[in-house]
Amino acid sequence: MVKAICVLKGTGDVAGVVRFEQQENVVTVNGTITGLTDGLHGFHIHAFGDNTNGCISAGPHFNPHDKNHGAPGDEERHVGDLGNITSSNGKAEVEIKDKLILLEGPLSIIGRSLVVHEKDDDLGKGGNEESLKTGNAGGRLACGIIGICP
Ligand SMILES: [Cu+2]
Ligand SMILES: [Zn+2]
Repeated sequence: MVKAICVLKGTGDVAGVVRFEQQENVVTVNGTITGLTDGLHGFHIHAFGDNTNGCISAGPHFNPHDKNHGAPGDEERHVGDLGNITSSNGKAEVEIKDKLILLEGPLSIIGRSLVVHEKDDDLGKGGNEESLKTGNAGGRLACGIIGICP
């Protein structure tokens, strides 16, 4: 089994640890993120593992197939589109199973960034141009580089 880990940090109070495990072609994403306002927050893999200028250096959503932004279950989505996580009482428990992200091969997400956003991701249904790029999820509250773990 291939495993990866990401420690999320930002300029504010948002922090967390997220683990990835690949079995067959399904990746399970598990973790806890604290410090978020209650409600939905966009949650994506962004293209670059670059943190030189904070989370902004992570670049756009990881999109190797040149598609529009969408929901995790959509045919039309970025590989990095993991939808939203939900925070309540300052804590978001993440448990996602995804069939598009991979931890090995040329399209591996290892070495890229995981980003949690200020606002909810409209999943490409917002009816404007930005919705098809970012889901209008707003600022980047925390991010981390996805790395190999034992
Ligand atoms: Cu994002
Ligand atoms: Zn996207």
